[in-house]
Amino acid sequence: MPEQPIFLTRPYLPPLEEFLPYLEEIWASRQLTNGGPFHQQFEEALRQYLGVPYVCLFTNGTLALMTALQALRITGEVITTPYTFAATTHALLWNGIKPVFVDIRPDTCNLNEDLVEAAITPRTTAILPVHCYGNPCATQRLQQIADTYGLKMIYDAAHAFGVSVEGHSLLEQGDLAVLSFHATKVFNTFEGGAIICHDAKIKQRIDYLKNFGIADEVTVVAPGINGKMNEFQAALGLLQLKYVDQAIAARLEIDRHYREALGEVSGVAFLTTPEDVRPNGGYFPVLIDPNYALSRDSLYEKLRSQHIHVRRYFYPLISNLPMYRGGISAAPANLPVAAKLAEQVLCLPIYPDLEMETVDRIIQIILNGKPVIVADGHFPE
Ligand code: T4K
Repeated sequence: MPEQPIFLTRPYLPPLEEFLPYLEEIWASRQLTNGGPFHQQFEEALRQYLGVPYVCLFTNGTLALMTALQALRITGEVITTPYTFAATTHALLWNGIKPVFVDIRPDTCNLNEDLVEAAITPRTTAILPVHCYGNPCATQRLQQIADTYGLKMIYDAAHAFGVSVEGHSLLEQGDLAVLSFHATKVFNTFEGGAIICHDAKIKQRIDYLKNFGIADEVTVVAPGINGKMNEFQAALGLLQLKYVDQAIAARLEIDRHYREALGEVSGVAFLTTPEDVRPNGGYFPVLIDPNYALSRDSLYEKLRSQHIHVRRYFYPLISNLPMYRGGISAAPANLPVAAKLAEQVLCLPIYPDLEMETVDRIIQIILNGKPVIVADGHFPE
């Protein structure tokens, strides 16, 4: 029998029998979407869970990002990171905004706050950093810069569900923070997302924008979009909240195990979590440098050949994609740290029900550090 693949991640799902009563309610009410009862309950429950002032639910994180930019009327140029998933910068292009790429810090993989000021021009209207892998950006310094230059701060917090700093949710930072509840994330609603905001008027505007700009039956106040979360997603979200702490704890157990076992391997480095940060174990990136026995790509191929689906998040850099190449500051020479990390990174499997036996198998392959034997000069798929 062919070996079962080990995926990078598997979505956490609650026991099916616990979800069925929610489905029965939806069947009985036939309220499938457009701000139904589960949407309302989940929005409030999530607000309380995250300890934030306002939550606006979305059908996915990308539409939430696009709407966040619209909500704050962002135009012109936005300073952002090249080391992210395509959705971050695509949301800018969909709004006719130019991304200005600024290099990242090697210790967090986040936008380097010390390089931001030099990239500000009269056309800059906002900064869009990413809390990459859930590691907090230098939020205080970035906010100071935004305040000094009158810029808006929107965090792409797609990876940061449940992360707190000194006991405060990281999502409190910025004018807006945008979450993803995609299947591959720490907390999923199949697909889903949210914008966290601090003021009732902005929440109102976002809620209009995600519903075509409709204020009431005869009033449309803006050219909005359809970004609404449906009742199935919201019902799952409500139920998932019961289990998310347990799911994060299981991820952090795996994180600890990887660190203990791989800590001494020459050429394999990790990102560290500051003492005051409560992480979420969403990703486990390792950085492979020339002191390791294999190149990053050889290790990638070796693990893949043993059906272990590791990923190179985030390679290639967004700024190297044809549609962004030639954009502002997109040249690799301007982004040396990001360019180097994109060549070094490998994300290892991590998800709540990943068995420790499997983690040990992955660790063993990395410890062995020998290339796969290939007959024809090509690594197996
Ligand atoms: N900003 C940032 C920084 C983001 O990382 C993302 C999304 C966004 C914004 C946008 O948020 P959303 O609009 O997605 O809510 C995945 C996800 O599709 C994407 O949500 C995520 N970031 C990105 C980092 O990863 P792919 O193309 O790499 O996913 P895929 O299908 O290859 O799946 C990865 C692994 O997960 C595989 O090993 C299989 C497993 N998997 C996947 C799915 C979809 C499952 O086991 N079950 C599933 O249902 O992009």
